[in-house]
Amino acid sequence: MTLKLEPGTRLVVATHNPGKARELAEILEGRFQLVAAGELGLPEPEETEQTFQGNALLKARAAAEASGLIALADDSGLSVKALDGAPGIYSARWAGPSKDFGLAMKKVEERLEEVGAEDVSAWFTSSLAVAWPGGPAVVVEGRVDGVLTFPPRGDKGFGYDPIFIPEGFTQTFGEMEPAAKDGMSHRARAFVKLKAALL
Ligand code: ITT
Repeated sequence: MTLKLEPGTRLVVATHNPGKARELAEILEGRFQLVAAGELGLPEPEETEQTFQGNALLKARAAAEASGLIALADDSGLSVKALDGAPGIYSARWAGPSKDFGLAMKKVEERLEEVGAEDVSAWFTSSLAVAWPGGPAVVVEGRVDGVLTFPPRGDKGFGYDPIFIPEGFTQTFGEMEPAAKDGMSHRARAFVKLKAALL
């Protein structure tokens, strides 16, 4: 069976993170009719898998079953080389229940100091999953490499953007215009793969 996503299809975007929802809408460029998970009052499933792809699939499947619509989910995070890939799939959880990313970025800085790391290499990963209600699903992954900088700089992005400088640039994702980030981000790279698979 060939899976295809026709232009104009109604898609529920299974995220409760407004920064992500905005970027996904920008990256999809009006190709689909997007419905927000919040609009449908969809519950936030517990992320019980151990990989980005596993959690992206879990979120897309849960939203597709609950809404009866084709669902798109993103599971993503920041991985730091000197911290063996942490916070990784725990990126949102490092910000605590109040989703305080100032605190999460401070935690990254403190952990780097604790291990005496000189290497500040890091990468963002985004897994995008599309699930059909009662049917199949597709999952892809994109990554962008870079380095960390402290203190945080810029307020244009979300999450860990203010401490991440992508390879070949001097500005953090927090300082860049959204269109510049969308041109190279982990999420945009994952979408290129999704397009190849489904469009
Ligand atoms: P949903 O599960 O509802 O989509 P979430 O924020 O809990 O929202 P994740 O479990 O995928 O999503 O957590 C990923 C975290 O990693 C997210 O909260 C961000 O802080 C961070 N992150 C992911 N992509 C990012 C990006 O492009 N820029 C900055 N931080 C990012």
